[in-house]
Amino acid sequence: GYDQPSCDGRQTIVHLFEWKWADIAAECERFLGPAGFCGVQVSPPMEHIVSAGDGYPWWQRYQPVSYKLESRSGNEEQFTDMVQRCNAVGVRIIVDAVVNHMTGLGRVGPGSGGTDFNADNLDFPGVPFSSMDFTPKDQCPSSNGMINNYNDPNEVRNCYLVGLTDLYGAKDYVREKIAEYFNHLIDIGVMGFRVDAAKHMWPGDLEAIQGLTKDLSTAAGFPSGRRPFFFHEVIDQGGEPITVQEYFGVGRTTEFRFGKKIAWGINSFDQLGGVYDPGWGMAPSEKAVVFVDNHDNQRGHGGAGDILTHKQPKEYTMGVCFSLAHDYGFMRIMSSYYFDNSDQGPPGSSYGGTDDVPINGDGTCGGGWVCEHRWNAITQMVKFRNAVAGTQIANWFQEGDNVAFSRGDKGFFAMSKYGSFDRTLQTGMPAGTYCELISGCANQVTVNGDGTAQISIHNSDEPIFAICVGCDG
Ligand code: LAG
Ligand code: CA
Repeated sequence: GYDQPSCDGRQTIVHLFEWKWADIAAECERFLGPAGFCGVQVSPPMEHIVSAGDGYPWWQRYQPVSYKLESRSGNEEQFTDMVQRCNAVGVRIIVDAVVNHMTGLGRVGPGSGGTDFNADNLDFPGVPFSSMDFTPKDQCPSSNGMINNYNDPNEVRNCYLVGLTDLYGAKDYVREKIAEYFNHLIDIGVMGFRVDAAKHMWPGDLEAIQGLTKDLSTAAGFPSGRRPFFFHEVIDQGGEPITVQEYFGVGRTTEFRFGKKIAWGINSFDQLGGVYDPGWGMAPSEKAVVFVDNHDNQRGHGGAGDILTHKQPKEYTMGVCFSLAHDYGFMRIMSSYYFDNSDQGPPGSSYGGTDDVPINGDGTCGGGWVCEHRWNAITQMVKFRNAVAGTQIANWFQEGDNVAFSRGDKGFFAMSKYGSFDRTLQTGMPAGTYCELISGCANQVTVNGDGTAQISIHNSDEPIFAICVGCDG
C-alpha cells in the first residue's frame, strides 16, 4: 500500500533541507547507509522561480515553473546519480512533490532551468499548462480568489494559497501531467513522495493521480509490484473541517500535533505519556509521519508555535531522542541550516546558489549547516529504533524530570532532564551485558536474571540512556 516505506525495515528518514544532490549522494555513502537510515526527503527537484528581489529565499522551490529536474540542488544528471548511489547503499529517496499549484501571481520567467512563464496569464509552457488547467474562478467561493477562510473546504482546496496559481486537479490532463512527473521520478528510482500542501488538494484527485503512477522500479532494487510510498502534508491541529482522516486512503499524513506534544512534554515530563493522543484525533501509528519540527514550523511558517528546534540543542536532542525511542508513527528527522530570518535561503544565498556541505574532522558539519542527524545521541537512537521495530512501549516509568521505558523485550530507554539519575528499574529485557549506545559503548550495562538493571545517567548535554538487543554501538 501507499503507506508502507520500502527500505528493508529501516525506520527513519531525514530531511536534508536544501542540500545539493551531489552532497546527498556523498552523505548516503559516507554516513546514512552505515547509520541505518531508511531514506532522505529531498527538496523539490523541479524547476522553480528564481527571486533575486526576495534574496533567493528557500521558498522559491515551492513555486514550480515546470517539471524539468533543474533546481537549485542540481540538474537531472546529478539527481539520477544521487538516486543510484543512495539506492546502492540501501538509502531511498523521497521527493517533496509540489503539485497543488504553480508559481505565485505576478511572477514571470525565466525559471531555474531557463524556461519562460507568465503566472498572471496562467502560462507555463515548460509543462505545458495554460489557463484551462487552473481551478476555474466559479469553483472558488472567496471574494478575492485567495484562501481566507479555513472553515470552508471548498475555499481551502479551490482558491489560491498565498497567491499561488491553483492547479485544477479534477482535470484529466492535469492529473496526467502530474503522474508523468511522478513516473519520471519512479523510473529514476525514487521510493516515494511527500505531497506538499495536500490539505489544499481533494483526496479524490490525489487518488486519481496515484492510479496513474507506476510501481516502484525493479531496476532500482525494489520488489516487483511495490507501490510508491506517499505521505501528505495536512496541517491538522484540530478545530478545522479538513482532517488527516480524509487522507488515510491515499497514504500517510504528517502529524503536526506530535511535535507540539513533544515540546510540551520536554518542558514538563509528566506530559510525555500522552504524546500520542487518539482523543485529539491524531492519526493512528500506521498512518502517521512524525517529526519534532519541520522546515516550515522551525522558522514560523506553516503550523508553527510551541516547537522545539536546533536553536535549543539540549531540549531538541531530548525531544528527538524520545521520539525515536517511542513506538508511534514513521519518523522523520529534520536537518537544517542556520538562519537569522525566516525567508533566508541556504548557505550560498548571497550569490543565489547553494554551498557545499563540508564535514569537519569530528563528524559535525561546517559552512552554516546544522546537521542534526549527525548529533551523537540522535544518530545512536536511529540504530535503537531499527533494533526495536515492531515492539510496543512497556515498563513505563516517569517520576519528576526522569522518564524511562522498554520497547518490548528488545530495548530500554531512559532520559533525565538535568542529567543526573541512578536507579534500579525493570527493563523487560533478557539477562546479559549490553552496550550503552549514547556513550558509544564506553558504558556497559548488566541486565539481571529478573530483568532489572542499574540505570545511570550522568551527562548534562545528552542526558539519555539506551540499550538494545543486538546493538553494539
Ligand atoms: C505549505 N503547506 O500547505 C507550506 O506549509 C508552506 O510553507 C508553503 O509556502 C506552501 N505550502 C506552498 O508550497 C511556502 C512559504 C511561503 C511562500 C510559498 C511559495 O511558507 O511563504 O510564499 O512557499 O513560495 C511566498 C511569499 C508570499 C507570496 C507567495 C506567492 O512568502 O508572501 O504570496 O510566495 O508569491
Ligand atoms: Ca488546490
